[in-house]
Amino acid sequence: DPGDCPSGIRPDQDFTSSNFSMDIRMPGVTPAEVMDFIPHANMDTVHHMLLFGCRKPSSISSYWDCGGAVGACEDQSSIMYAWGRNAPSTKLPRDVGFLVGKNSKMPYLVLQIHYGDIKAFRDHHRDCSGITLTMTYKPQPFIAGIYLLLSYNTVIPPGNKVTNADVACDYTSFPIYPFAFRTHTHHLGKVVTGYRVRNGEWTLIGRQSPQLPQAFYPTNKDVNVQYGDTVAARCMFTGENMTTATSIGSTSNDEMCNFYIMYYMDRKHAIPFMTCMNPGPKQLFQHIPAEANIPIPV
Ligand code: IYT
Ligand code: CU
Ligand code: CU
Repeated sequence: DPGDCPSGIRPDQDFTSSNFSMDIRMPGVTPAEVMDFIPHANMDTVHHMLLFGCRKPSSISSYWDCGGAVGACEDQSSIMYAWGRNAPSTKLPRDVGFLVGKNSKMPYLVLQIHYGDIKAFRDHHRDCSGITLTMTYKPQPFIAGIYLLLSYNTVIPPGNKVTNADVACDYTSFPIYPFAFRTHTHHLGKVVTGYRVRNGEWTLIGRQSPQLPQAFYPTNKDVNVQYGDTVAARCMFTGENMTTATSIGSTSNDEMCNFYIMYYMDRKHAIPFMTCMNPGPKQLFQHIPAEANIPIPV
């Protein structure tokens, strides 16, 4: 019975507060298929969870299978939260909130869970995994947003020890203050690194192995991004053990190169989502720090 899973909205203990909390849980789901994801020795039930803000979800059911062509959202979506096994979760800084609700650009919240080993469901128990969101009606001084850098045209030749996917964009908007980052590749990604480039100087935003839990990790230090800067990222892949070329695509036999920056910005500008898909100019990347090609041991 779906009613066995906690759900719904609860006011804050303090009745004078404008805060409240909301549970988003799987409504008693037993997955029928295992998603092919990054294998991990100690995963049992949930491999990872992602929370999306959507303009329109892919389904109006209380839950659906996102394994096939059906994703989380029908159109524009943005990751708001990511949880991976054994990964600490990053908190939003004080006075910062994601804009949600029916008058926002993200009227729907969709929780995506990829289950790990199906053996954990041999007892046919129903899963209620999920998250509780702490929410408020009170406008926060800063809004949170996501800047996604992605490569769409990388091809990883078989046998090559190193293939770099580079992405870079000039930043021409209001200042953003990155506080967390997330990397995403499939099996061949070794390290993903993101930078702010200002007057030729490369400053690290974050660097992580995409083979570790793909959660949001705190940024290196306080690096703001302002008009005139360049935002750049490199995914280092290896095609060493492959016999065929690997391209960008949605299956686990394809690859992806994503660097997500979670930032806050002044509420009066409120840009909740930005993307960069420019293959970086070769010239720029001649100056990328060497660490971007040093694999992180996992
Ligand atoms: C082709 C690709 O790189 N897809 C990524 C990034 C992506 C995320 C969102 C692309 C679009 C989006 O609306 I949100 I268009 C991708 O699918 N990344 C996966 C998740 O499915 C979000 C990941 O785990 O980062
Ligand atoms: Cu899925
Ligand atoms: Cu992917």
